[in-house]
Amino acid sequence: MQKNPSDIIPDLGPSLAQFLQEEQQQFPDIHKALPPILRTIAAASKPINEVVRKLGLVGMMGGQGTYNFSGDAQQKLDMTAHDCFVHMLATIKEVCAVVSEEEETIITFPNNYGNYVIALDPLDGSSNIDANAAIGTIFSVYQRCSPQYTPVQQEDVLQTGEKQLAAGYILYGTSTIFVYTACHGVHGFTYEPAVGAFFLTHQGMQMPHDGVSYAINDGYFDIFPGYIQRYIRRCRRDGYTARYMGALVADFHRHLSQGGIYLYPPTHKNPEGRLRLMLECNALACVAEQAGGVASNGQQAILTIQPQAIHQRVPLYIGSKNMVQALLEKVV
Ligand code: AHM
Ligand code: MG
Repeated sequence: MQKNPSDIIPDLGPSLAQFLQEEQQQFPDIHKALPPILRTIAAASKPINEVVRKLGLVGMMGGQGTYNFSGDAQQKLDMTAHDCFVHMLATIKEVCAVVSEEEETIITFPNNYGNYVIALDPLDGSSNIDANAAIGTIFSVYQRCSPQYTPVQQEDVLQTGEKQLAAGYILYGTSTIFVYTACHGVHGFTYEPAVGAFFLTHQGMQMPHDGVSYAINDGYFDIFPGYIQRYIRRCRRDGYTARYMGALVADFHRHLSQGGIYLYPPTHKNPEGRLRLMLECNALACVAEQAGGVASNGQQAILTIQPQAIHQRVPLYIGSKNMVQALLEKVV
């Protein structure tokens, strides 16, 4: 008996490619280069997703005995993801340079033709890899400031988060989801492995103004600043749930869907916090603000911080508007 297609795959919404094209037609201020760039980032995540789903079967568990510029031990999957994204982005004419958590300096592409720069954390939540827990990819898209056809400069990369043209993440969780903003709302697309494409499942995502949970590494409680300790005590007193996934992308996605706050404060060990402004914080801050949330380093909005270096770290407080604002009132 012949099978109905809907017995094999569910009714699918528009694909990412269709949606990007329609969005660009609807909002002409979206640069024409963004659909191909975002499609390429999504395409690069597919082989990563394949490896993630088979990890131990394909020998991809464990470290590879090297350290990145920030001093973190590099896992095999960190470098595979880095190589995959850089390789794929090098195949399109729109992109002239990439900066990545796994590479100290700017990676430039030889033709200088491209007008766009990509900032990447290819594999967020590295300590989750061997634990078979959620991990992600984080990305930002900027237009270069120096003229096309000339060598890429530091200033093309060291731009404030406000200058992002698009940003987002891929979460390799119970399903794999691609979430992005081109500064006209936040949309999520779930990967359908039988088809090999992302389809719209979360249109116009809005972060609830209040949440029920907070995410912080409680093991460092005693070395957090006093205002953080007071805020956490208040969360406990008011009955908030603690959830900490060990991957910023996973915590952030929970809060985008259900409300909540993620905190990575300064500590003695990491006086500037742990997370990288250009490679992790800016992209999620852009998504958060587009969805009605807030992202701050405790002193100013993340998106307004002028980066001094590619791997610069900042404290991060990000999530539901009312929860982040309640914390900022406590910062002294
Ligand atoms: P990574 O990109 O090297 O994985 O580092 C970032 C990660 C975040 O995803 C996560 O929230 C945090 O570091 C965990 O750090 P800690 O173990 O100090 O709590
Ligand atoms: Mg990371």
